[in-house]
Amino acid sequence: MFNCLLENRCKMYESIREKLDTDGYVVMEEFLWPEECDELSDAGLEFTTELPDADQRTVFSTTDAMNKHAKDTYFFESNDKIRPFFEEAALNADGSLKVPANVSLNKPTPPIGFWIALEDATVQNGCLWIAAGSHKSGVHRRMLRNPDTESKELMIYDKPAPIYPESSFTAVPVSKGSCIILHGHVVHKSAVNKSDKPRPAYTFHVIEKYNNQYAPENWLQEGENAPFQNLYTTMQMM
Ligand SMILES: O=C(O)CCC(=O)C(=O)O
Repeated sequence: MFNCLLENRCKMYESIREKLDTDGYVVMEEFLWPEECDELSDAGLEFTTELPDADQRTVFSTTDAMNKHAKDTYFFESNDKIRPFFEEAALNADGSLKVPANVSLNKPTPPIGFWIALEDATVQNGCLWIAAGSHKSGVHRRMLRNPDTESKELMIYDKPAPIYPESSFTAVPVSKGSCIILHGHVVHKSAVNKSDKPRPAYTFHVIEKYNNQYAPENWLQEGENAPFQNLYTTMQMM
């Protein structure tokens, strides 16, 4: 009985691994119970009551040449903090939100991403769009710490923004509680939510510490007093 369970589990891991290798992402339905999604959503909603003032809001853009957020330390210090940022289209010119905070917060990517839908994510409310297989051509662009420590630009890109044809992306709508596992190199995006339904998601990213060198030029680094948290600890990680 135990052997059989173990065998089934191994088969499941293998098929997840194969799909991740082929497409760069895997959808795992019913990853969380609806109650767990609600608990996470509530925690997120509570957080939206404590946003930075309008004149201090940071926009996240992977293509904006002005690259505003690279100019401050906001993200530099974010490895052990929750640092909200805003999609470009989410703010008016004066920094006020176009839609209430509880439906406009979001988050960014490294080696394996876990993206969990806390409500149904549809094409209308801004599900993920993924360029399946794009991870096979490696990293297309990196955001790095600026080696020029005199510069006011704390972070820089190593290349101009690539242009991807819309046809490379496939919408990946998922139901509440599903988890999309993302290969860290797979190109993905989400569109502006033009519906009247929020699209909360809980996302985190995991790197392998064992036998793996985390690049010292990556924009996000462990803080002196804030090491990256271990997801699990085994002998191999000691
Ligand atoms: O939720 C989104 O719209 C994008 C999130 C994302 O890029 C990620 O978690 O890797």
